[in-house]
Amino acid sequence: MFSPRTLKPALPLTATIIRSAVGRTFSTVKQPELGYAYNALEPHISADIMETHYSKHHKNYTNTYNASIEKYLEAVEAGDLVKQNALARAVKFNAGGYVNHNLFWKSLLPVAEGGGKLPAAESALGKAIVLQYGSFDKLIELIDQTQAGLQGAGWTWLVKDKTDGKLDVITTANQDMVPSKYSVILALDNWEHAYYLQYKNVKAEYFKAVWNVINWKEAERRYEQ
Ligand code: MN3
Repeated sequence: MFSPRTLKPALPLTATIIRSAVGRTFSTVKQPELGYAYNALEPHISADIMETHYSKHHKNYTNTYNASIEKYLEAVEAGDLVKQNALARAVKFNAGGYVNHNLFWKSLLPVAEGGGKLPAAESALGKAIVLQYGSFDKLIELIDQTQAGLQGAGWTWLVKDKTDGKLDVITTANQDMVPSKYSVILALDNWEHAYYLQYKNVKAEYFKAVWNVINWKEAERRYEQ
């Protein structure tokens, strides 16, 4: 456990430790429930993928974030800037992995529970999509092109600009979070671990299949917030 009293500060000559509240308390995060069974998204996303993705990858981001934030705060207390620099990267990466997957799990829904069912054309989100993109199909085509064009690991997002309320399709690299000027409507994991066990290198097939289990109800709820 984090205990400032037991630390031996490695104090750089040019730094002064300020005994502020910083680092004295911190909170850890818990992995939320998935909300459906591992096999509930089959045949579109296999149980094997869901189990590995949730119980290994996401769990690892969660645990590593918790360990890293504790070590980071120890490095802050100790005035160790080299450790802070290294740990800040681990905190950023794993915080992103934790938060992005929470948004992703809620962006999916079993077909039996309404997964894949598009928003009504007269809903606020439905109207915004048709106004900006012409049709649902055009938006889906744009998102699929965006996912296919993303190089390396990352995410594709349907977002709402908080200032003007407009929709946008953006990507982030690695586990980078969506910039705070946007709110997330849909999160789409484009990492290989999201599809490789089932779709191998044919990621376009995965992008097509995932629309069958997209949680548009959640997207509508987020859009109206
Ligand atoms: Mn993932």
